[in-house]
Amino acid sequence: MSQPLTLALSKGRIFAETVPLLAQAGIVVREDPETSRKLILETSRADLRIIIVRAADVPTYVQYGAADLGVAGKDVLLEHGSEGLYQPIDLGIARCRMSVAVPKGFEYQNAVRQGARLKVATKYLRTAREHFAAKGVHVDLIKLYGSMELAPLIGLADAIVDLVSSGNTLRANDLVEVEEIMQISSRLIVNQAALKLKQAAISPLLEIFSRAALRLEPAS
Ligand code: PRT
Ligand code: MG
Repeated sequence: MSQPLTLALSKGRIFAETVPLLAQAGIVVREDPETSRKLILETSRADLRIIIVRAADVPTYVQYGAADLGVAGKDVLLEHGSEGLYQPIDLGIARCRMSVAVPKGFEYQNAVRQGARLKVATKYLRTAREHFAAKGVHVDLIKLYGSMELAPLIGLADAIVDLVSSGNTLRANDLVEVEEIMQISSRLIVNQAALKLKQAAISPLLEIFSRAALRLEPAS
């Protein structure tokens, strides 16, 4: 048996969209994290196990080598930084976009032009800071951990920077998307040391993920 490998995934959309990629290579995950409370899941391959961690923690487990590989959103990777991580494959899964949104009727373009200070609530401080700095817009950033959509509704902020997929959450809260910052998808990440030390075991997995990602619908 080759060296055992650990793959870090978060439950929810990343787990749900990674499992079919593994299945294309005949790798079956024996348990469902939505119903099982287990955090270490065996697969049909004795040399591959999956650990279930919070989405924002995936890069941390991989950076320190507690997991050899992981799947994480570009949003998460930009906030975490890429130290110790190799990012070989864009899997094209869990797609969405990072956008600026404001309450209906708020004159965003005016506010931005007039050089006023904009109060922006977000979980993505680093990405938001870089975006507004590049535009030369002065912002006060307010860090939140979730439910960003609420902040402009009750006067905590003028605008939010958040992920949007269907747009339903914005619409339900009378917010409008005024600027797209970037397209987001999830990437395979690999611990840099593991890539060298366990190359024989990791290379075939990279091959499997590349092929499976290629088979997905091309980006629209
Ligand atoms: O939910 P939890 O607090 O446990 O952690 P998390 O939100 O970090 O994890 P999870 O599983 O929700 O998201 C994992 C990854 O999926 C993210 O890092 C993104 O790369 C990706 N992804 C894709 C999304 C979305 N689409 C998405 N729509 N992550 C979050 N959302 C949220 C968004 O923040 C907003 O609140 O869904 C809401 C908007 O959805 P629509 O469809 O109403 O526009
Ligand atoms: Mg979430």
